[in-house]
Amino acid sequence: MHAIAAITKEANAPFVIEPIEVEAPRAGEVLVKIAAVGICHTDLAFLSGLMGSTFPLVLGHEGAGTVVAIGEGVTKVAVGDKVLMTFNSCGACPSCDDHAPAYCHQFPLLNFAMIRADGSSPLSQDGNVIGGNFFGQSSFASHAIANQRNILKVDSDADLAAMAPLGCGIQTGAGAVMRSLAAKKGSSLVVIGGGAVGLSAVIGGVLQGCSTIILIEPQAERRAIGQSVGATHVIDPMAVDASEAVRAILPGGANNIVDTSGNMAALQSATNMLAHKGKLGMIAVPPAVDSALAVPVIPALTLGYSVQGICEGDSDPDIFIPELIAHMKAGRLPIDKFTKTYRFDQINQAIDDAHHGKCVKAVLTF
Ligand code: CXF
Ligand code: ZN
Repeated sequence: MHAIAAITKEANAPFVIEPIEVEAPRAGEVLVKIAAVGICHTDLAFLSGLMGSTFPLVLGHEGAGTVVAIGEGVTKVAVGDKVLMTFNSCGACPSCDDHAPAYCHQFPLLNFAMIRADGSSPLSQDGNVIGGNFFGQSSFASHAIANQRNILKVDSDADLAAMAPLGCGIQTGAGAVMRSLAAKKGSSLVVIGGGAVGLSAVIGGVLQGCSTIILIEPQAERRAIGQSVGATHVIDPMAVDASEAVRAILPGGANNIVDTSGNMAALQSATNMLAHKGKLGMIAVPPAVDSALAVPVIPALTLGYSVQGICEGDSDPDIFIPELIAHMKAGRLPIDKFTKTYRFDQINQAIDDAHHGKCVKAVLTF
């Protein structure tokens, strides 16, 4: 069928909105008419070529919309259902069997390879293949092919623009605190970086009942949003030494830290902020594929702290996203405080605004 997509033709090029062809859904696949799609930092990492992308391709991995066709064997959703899309997983490896699809053994192939497992792409333009199937969706488009495993049905009256970012950024940040680190009630939390993932981590800390929630973020507007969603303290790392400032608030160090900044110096400084038995979660895509953290061994073993890599907040989306929706409906997930909607054709503007601190989480709508 004909669709329109925001195509990335080469590394770091602006998106161009052009007609494409989308294949009919194959067995296990679902064709979704997109209503809204969030922009996540990982889209920009693939846009830059850092992650080894091949071009042209269609990015987008926080899609939400309505099912317009289903392939053979699809039972999870029906035509007309409203759905959210999330990351893809195989459903058959040890991690998927263990309800840990974020650590699916096929994760890179199913989410980053821009092709289906059989090597094909559902997208083309004038007979030329375009990379698709990004996070099992490529939803910077009017229509996307998703998979039964990476969609979930929502209520017919669901606000898709409000819920689209749950599919990646929000579940990643909130899940990091609620699932990956499982922060204990009354514990302390430090969040490094006040983008959408970091602010969601702050909200995750509130939902876990953390007593002290410190947000470290250089932009004043983002620090203010952090306070409005539940940070008890904020630190400007450009003005003070962040680890000393954390120690002034928490002399014994922090029980939980999540780094969402992608800044290696900030991540390294987190090793000086940990309490005994503290946990440091690494979420952000670093600046280079070989970026590495130095773990000072003696403090690590005397304090007994641990460092953990976190993907998608350890979410099992079929379980965790409905929990987040329930929190949202009850007013406990105030992501509207940092979400801004743009028309789909304003995609380049939205990214420019994010780069210039005018927007935290952009959601494109049709
Ligand atoms: C990604 C970040 C890089 C590793 C895989 C998951 N999360 C989504 O944007
Ligand atoms: Zn993402």
